[in-house]
Amino acid sequence: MQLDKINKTNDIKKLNLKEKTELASEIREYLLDTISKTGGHIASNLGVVELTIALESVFDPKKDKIIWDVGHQCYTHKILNGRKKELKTIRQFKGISGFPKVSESPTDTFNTGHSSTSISAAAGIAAARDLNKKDFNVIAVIGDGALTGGMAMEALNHIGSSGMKVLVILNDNEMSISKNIGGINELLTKLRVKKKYIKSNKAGKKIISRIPLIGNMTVRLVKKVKRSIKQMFLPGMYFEEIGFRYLGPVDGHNISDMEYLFSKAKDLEGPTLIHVITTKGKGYEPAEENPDKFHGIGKFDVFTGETIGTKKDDYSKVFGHKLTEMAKKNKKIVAITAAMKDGTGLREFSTYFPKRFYDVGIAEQHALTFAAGLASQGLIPFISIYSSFYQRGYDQVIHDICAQNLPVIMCVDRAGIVGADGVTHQGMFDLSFFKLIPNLVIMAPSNFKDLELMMELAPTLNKPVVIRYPRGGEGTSYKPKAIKLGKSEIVEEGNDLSIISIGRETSKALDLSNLLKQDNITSDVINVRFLKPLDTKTILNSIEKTKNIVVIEDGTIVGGLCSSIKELIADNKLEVNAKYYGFPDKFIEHGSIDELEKEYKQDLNTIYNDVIGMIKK
Ligand SMILES: Cc1ncc(C[n+]2csc(CCOP(=O)(O)OP(=O)(O)O)c2C)c(N)n1
Repeated sequence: MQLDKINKTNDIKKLNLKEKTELASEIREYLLDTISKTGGHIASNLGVVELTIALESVFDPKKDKIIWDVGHQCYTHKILNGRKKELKTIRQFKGISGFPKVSESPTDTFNTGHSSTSISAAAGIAAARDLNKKDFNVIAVIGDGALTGGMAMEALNHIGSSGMKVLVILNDNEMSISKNIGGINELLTKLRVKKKYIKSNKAGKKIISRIPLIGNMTVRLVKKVKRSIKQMFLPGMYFEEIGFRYLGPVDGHNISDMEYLFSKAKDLEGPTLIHVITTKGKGYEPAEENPDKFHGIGKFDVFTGETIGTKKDDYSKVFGHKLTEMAKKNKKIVAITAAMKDGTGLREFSTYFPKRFYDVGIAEQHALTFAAGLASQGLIPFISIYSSFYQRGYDQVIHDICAQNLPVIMCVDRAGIVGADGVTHQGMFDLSFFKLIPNLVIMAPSNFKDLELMMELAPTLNKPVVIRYPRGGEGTSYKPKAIKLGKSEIVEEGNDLSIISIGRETSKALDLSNLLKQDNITSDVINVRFLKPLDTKTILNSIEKTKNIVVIEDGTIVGGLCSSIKELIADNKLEVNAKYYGFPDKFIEHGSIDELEKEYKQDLNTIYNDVIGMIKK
C-alpha cells in the first residue's frame, strides 16, 4: 500500500509517478470508506486528490503557504500532512475539523470555511513575505464557484496590479454546490474548450520548458515566455489583462501534467493563475453523476450511494414549500439564493417559477442589495441565506435595506448550532447583530407552523423583516396561536416560573415545563416570537407574577434575547431569580447539538437541575 508510506508532511515526495497514481486510488478508497461513515464534503474532495498530490509534490507545505478556499476540499491535504488516522474523527465532536485549521497543523496556513477568502489571504501573506524579505511561495487554491464571490475578484484586482508573486490555482469543476452560474462561469467555459491543449500540444510543452528553472529571469525572457504562453492559451486573456500570467487549462487528474506546470510556475515572478480542470466526485460514479447531492452529505452507503437514515422534514423544506404556495397566489413574490438552492429549500420554487427565482452565485452582499433593488420597485423578495453567511452582507442589510426601510424578507437558515461544519458555520451571532439595526423586525419560529405564520405575516408589514430558523427539524411541537406584530405567545401558563424562549428553544422550554410539573412547579412558557419589537408587556406581567425566570436562546449569550431580558429587568428595577442560557462568548467548535449543549451546560438536564436549585433555595 502506498498509503502506508504517507505519515508526515513531504512523504509524498518519496513516491514516483506510478506510486503516486496508485496512492490517488488508495486515497479515494480511504475517503469513501471514512466519509461514508462520518459525512462530509465527499464530492469536492474526490475531485482534488491528484491536484493535492501534485501540488504538495512540487511545493513544500512546511515552508510554502497553501490556502484552500472554503477549505471543504482539504481532506487529502490532511492525509498528506500527518492526519491520516485522525480522518476517522473528522467533523465529529473533539475530532479534527472538516476545514483547514492552523491549530491542527502549521501546514494549514490559514483557517477557511466561508468562500472566496483565499486570494486575499494569499495577497496579505505574500505582501508580508516581501516586506520581511523572506522567501517562500504563496498559493491560493480556489474553486470556480468560489471565484464568483466578490472578495475573490477584489483580491485578483489588487494582486494583478501589485505584481506580487502569488500563484492562484483555479480548480474548475464547473460546479459550485449546484451548477455554477454567471458570466465568470461562461468565461471559464470558453477556456475549458482548450482542455486538450496542455496534454497533446508537445510544441507547447517545449515552449514552457524554456522557462528557466531557477534564478531571476530577464524582463525580455519573461515577456517572450508570456507572449508564447499567450499565443498558446489565448482565451486566458481576461486574467492576463488584469495582470496575471494565465497557464492552462491542465487536466486536474493527470499528476505529471500538473507537476510539470506547477514547477514551471514556481519559478515565475509576479502573479500567475493556473487553470486546472477537475471532475467533482471523480472516481465514484454516484458522486460524479450527482455532485450536488454529494457536495456535503451525511452518512451514506458506498455501494448504493444512498444516504443513511430517514429523511424527515426540515425548516428549509417547509420554508421552500410554503414560499412556493404563497407565490402561486402572489405574483410579486420572488426568491433569491446565493448559491444555496438546495440547502435553503428553494429548489421547488425554482422549478415552479424559474423567472422569479434568482441564484446569484456565492455573492451574499450582491444578493442583499439586489433584493433591496427588487423591493424598491414593489416586488416582495424573500432571500434565504445561512446565518453565518449573513455576516458577509451586514452593511448591505444596514445601508441598503434597513436604512431605506425596504420590505425585504430576510430568511436566516441554519441559525444556532449547525453541527459538523463547526466554528465558521455556526449561526451564533445573527440575533445579536440584527438586533441593533433600526427598522428591522426580527422573528424566530418555534415550529414549522409558526414559520408558516411568520412567512404570511412578513409581506403585510411593509418593512425589512428577519425570520430566523435552525438547521433540521422541529422538536416538541404544538399548535401555535395566530400571530401579531410584536406579540409573544404564552404557550403554557403557570405560577412559579417564567420560561422565556426564542425559536427552537421553545421546544426545550416546553420539555422543561413538563419535567418541572413532576416537582409541582408550574411555568409560564413564553415563546417571544419577536426579538424585535419585544413584547415587554407580556414578559413583565409574567415575571412580576412568578419572580423566577429562565431565558433560553440558541445563539451567543452576548447581545441577544438574554441581553434584552436583562435590560428589561434592570430598567424596571425588578428583583427576580434568573438563569440565562445561551452559548458563551467563544467560537463554538464542531459537534452535534446534543454534545455542544452538554459541553456548554445548556441541555435540558442541566437547566432542570439549575431551576430546581434556584426555586428551592
Ligand atoms: C460565503 C459563503 N457562501 C456560501 C458558502 C457555501 N458553500 C460551500 S462550498 C460552496 C461551493 C463552492 O464551489 P467551488 O468553489 O467551485 O468548490 P467545489 O466544491 O466545486 O470544489 C458553497 C456555495 C460558503 N462556504 N461561504
